[in-house]
Formats: sequence, structure tokens, C-alpha cells
Amino acid sequence: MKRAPMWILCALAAPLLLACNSSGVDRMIDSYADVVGHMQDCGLMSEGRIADDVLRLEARDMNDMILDFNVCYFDCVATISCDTMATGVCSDDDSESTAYDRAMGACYADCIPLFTCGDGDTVTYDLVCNGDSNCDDGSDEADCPTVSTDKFDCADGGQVSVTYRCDGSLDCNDGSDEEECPEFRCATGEVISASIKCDTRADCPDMSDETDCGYDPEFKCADGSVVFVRGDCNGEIDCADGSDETGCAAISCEE
Ligand SMILES: [Ca+2]
Ligand SMILES: [Ca+2]
Ligand SMILES: [Ca+2]
Ligand SMILES: [Ca+2]
Repeated sequence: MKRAPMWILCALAAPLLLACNSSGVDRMIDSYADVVGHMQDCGLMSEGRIADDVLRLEARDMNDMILDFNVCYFDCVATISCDTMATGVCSDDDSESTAYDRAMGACYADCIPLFTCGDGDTVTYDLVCNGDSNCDDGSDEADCPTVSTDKFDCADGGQVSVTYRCDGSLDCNDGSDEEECPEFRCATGEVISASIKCDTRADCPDMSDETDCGYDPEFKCADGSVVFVRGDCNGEIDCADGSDETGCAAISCEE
């Protein structure tokens, strides 16, 4: 049986409307759960756990527009017929997966969020900050994140934007943009760039760069040991007892 869409559940729960007034993150996770439920009903996914703490982590820095994008996308996946879904999920043949792409495209066109230009026209949000003016007044390209035109001089004579100075990744050919940067010392003594503290990736061996960051970085293995939360249902064994990978919902295609 197909799961009832969220809006039906909310309509039924009208006297308890508060319960449906969830945040964007919750809406996205609900939509994703609908996708999993639909795929399980289609026999394309095993029953099991989904790593919703990891989803929450992924959603942590998404703005409302990106959350709306994802809800639109997941809601579309959850309405696609099982046969069409199977071609999209299980076929390596590009010509077979076009049915899935077509169904997604048709659905997506109806729910993709719209951006309102300064003159009142609307464009789809994928055109915002794409480098081309799509609103007549160019407002879709205003207030976009910019890379500074000010340059940092690499030790080897090259130059990169100062935006990339001390950002945790090597941009000068000689890596000098990441030298003499603020540092963070792990509880275990290793020194890492301060820019990768609280970036939701474990860089210290003891994950101490991800503590006190406003989220729970720990996943508790069945044997009581602790691994980084992103290890949950990621397809690789992180707990010594393998419990991070047991009972996970996973794509299942008939051979
Ligand atoms: Ca644009
Ligand atoms: Ca850099
Ligand atoms: Ca980190
Ligand atoms: Ca794992």
C-alpha cells in the first residue's frame, strides 16, 4: 500500500495542526521518508533504518530555497510508478532511464520554487545566481555570493583569490594559501586548520574538531563504542562490530 502523502496526513490531523507545522528540515526528512516508503512498496528498497541524523546534518546549512528544492524533488520521486522507478534506479541503460527522467522533469516543473524578480516577474530558482541575467532587471544575479577579486600571493609567484586563503583546501600550487593559518589543536594533539572545525566532517582522529558544534557528532555502536555520525549507513564498516551497517534500508534490484 502506498503511503498517504504528507498533506493528507496533515488534513486528517487538522485539529492538531501544530503537529504539521514542521520546520523545513523536518519537511525534507518527511519527504525523504515518503520516498523510502514508496521504494519499499515497489520492492526496490529493503526495509530498514535510514540515517536521519546524517540527513539532518546535510540539511543544517540549507536555506529555505534549497530545502524547498529537495522537498519538490523527493515528492516527485514518491509519485513515480514502480515500473518507471525501476528503470531509473536499476537500469544502467541510459535509454531505459529516460522514462524516469521524463516523469521527474514533468513533475519537477510544477513544484520547483520560483524566485520573484524586482519587477514582479518570476523565474525558477535554478536560474538564480547562475551567471546569466534571467530577470529583465537582473535581480536574479544581485546579492549572489562572490569570490573576492583581491589576490593572495602564493609563495611560488602564483595568485589566488583571498577568498581561498585559509579555507582548508589547497589552492596555490605550492599550498602556501594554507600556511600560517589559524589552527585548532585536537584533544589528541594533532593540529588542523581552524577552518575545518565544525564543518561536519571528522578531521581529528577523536572527532574533537566536531564537538561543541551544535549537533551530536556521535553514533553509538551496539558494542558501546562511538564512531562519527556520518558513518551511519554509509556503506562502509565503521563500528568494530559492524552495527553501523546492520538494518540499513538499501536499494535492492533484482538480478
Ligand atoms: Ca540568472
Ligand atoms: Ca585554500
Ligand atoms: Ca571537521
Ligand atoms: Ca558505516
